[in-house]
Amino acid sequence: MTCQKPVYITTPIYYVNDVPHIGHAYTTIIADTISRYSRMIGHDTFFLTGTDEHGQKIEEAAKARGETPQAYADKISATFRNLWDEFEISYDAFIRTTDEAHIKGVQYAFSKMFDKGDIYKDIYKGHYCISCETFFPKTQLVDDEFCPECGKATTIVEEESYFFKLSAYQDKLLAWYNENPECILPKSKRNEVIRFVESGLDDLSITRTSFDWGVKLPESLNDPKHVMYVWLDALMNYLTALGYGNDNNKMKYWPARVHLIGKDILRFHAIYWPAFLMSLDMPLPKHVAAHGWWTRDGQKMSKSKGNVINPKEVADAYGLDNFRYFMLREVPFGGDGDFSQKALIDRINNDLGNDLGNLLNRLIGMSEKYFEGRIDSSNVSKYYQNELDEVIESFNKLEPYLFEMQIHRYLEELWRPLSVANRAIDKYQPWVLMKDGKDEEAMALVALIANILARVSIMLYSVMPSVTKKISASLSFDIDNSSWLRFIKNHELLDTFVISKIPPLFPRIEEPLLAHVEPTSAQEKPKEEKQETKKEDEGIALISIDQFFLTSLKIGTIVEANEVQKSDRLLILQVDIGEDKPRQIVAGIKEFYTPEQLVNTQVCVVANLKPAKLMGNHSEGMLLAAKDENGLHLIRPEAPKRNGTPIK
Ligand code: ME8
Repeated sequence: MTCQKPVYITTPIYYVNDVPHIGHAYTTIIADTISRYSRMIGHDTFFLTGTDEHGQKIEEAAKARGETPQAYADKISATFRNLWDEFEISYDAFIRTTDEAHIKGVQYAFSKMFDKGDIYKDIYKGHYCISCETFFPKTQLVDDEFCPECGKATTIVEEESYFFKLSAYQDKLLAWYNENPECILPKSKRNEVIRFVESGLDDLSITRTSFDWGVKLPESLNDPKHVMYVWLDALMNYLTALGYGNDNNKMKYWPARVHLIGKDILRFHAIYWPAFLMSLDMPLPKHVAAHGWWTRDGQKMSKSKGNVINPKEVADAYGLDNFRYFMLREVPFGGDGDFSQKALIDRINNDLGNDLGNLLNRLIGMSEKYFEGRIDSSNVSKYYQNELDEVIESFNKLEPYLFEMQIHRYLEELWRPLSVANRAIDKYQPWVLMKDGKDEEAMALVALIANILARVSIMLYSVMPSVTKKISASLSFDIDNSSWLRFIKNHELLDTFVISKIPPLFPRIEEPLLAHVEPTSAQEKPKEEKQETKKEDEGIALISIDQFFLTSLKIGTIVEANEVQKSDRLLILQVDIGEDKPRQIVAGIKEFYTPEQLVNTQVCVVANLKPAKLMGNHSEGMLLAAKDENGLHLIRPEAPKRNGTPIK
């Protein structure tokens, strides 16, 4: 064993207003990967995940289903936990914010911050987005009303509230960012946070009185009408899961090595959370690491858009380890990625099948044919020191990539030894060596390949835990701390060992396996296709299919139509395109249609246009129409279609 350093790794705790989708799975799989690796190298690792169950959003979701918030939270929390269990996520604790111990811990923290003088009572007046559970100053709203994060209408709240003196922590936060260049990963995100904090921090309203589903204030404050702001409650989970405010039995894990989050919740983790911790006199986390979005057709996934991908379906169809590899390899950490079966299949057939699986098959074939499966590494250095050196250079680069969350680069680098191995076979041709009677050299070559595969499987274990165990079983060694120490850290070679035959690990996939998951733009994209725009002779710009699919076109029904006062051209329409509420679209069609002619008719809507204001009216889309000398006509589906149906 190497040092038993305590390492604490967390995912966000997921809201129970939605069932898990691939976005949630992505964060959890990254955290699982880091945790598995950390354990393998001998660190005393604690991996926390869980569910966030309080707040107005959950209360409303439960009410809409006629359930109590607790019963509803129990049900959805279980779907998260069951999925992580099916995915063999190696979490050490699953916290729920409705746990008694968590509630006690949050109240304890509130009292501490209050006693320190960091909490005071006042009146909150402002805008609140229930969907994001976030207060926004007016300056940040879109068109004075809409949430800058999710675009939904905010509600105006005016109520008595306790405030946290966030403004008092502005300078200390800036000092933390400056003194710890890696506190926020990827580093580019740190600048965004710094700019935000430099622009000035308002004190934060941390209690609500207009609903009930939350943690009550400590009894000592004797103020029962308040419940805590859900983000204060939620962020505290990282401490309460370690026994904070209770038995403190796992506090040795604090501070966290990394809080893994999506970029949507960076502000809470990079500003509010360190400020709360400073107020509690607690050390700050080493990294807050924010990844990007998984999208469909360039759009954020959400239930209301009907574009959510179920991670279990994908894993069942393509294999859990393959799915894990794809997610971590496909997208640079911090960037967004569009999910497509085509991209997933390419990764499985090429990286996994061709580069890794075929190498193993070749090794099994050669070792069986020439040496009856018995391999001896003693002459590898004698003949192939250059290859060994090249491979060691790659392995030495790997670990920092992982801990700095550059997991795609980690995997990219890990594939270099595979190409060294594949190249060595082609270059030295063991069949020629055998024919020429150079058995010792051929044995050394086969042993080189086996050792490369063994090392790759150790370092790939945390990403593909089950496939790599199959590889190591075929090479008759175990993946654990001692093999990591011997073969990776100390660069030892495998002793004499037996290679046994196993079925191919990555059978080729010819067609998408999930018929009901619609093709996306990325799926239809031939990899080599250039993005550039060409001009045809007559001057029409040619675009690629990708460029075309950047436009989200949908069928909608006009449910309301009105004239815009003082405008000859404009009508204000409410168009149902299958979302929570109709979209308001201002269209220049008044000369051609009366409002009565439009209501209850279907139209084609450009659904991903940036919102605009036309004569002071908010507009979130555009209608397709054709205009010639006979006038303007709206483009409509030939037969009625469900609202929100994508137009392809
Ligand atoms: O924000 N792509 O919970 P949440 C990538 N309860 N990641 C995604 C994603 C997508 N399309 N959608 C969700 C909350 N995620 C709070 C957190 S923590 C103290 C409280 C992932 O259920 C991503 O990690 O909305 C994001 O940060 C998290 O799910 C949000 O989950």
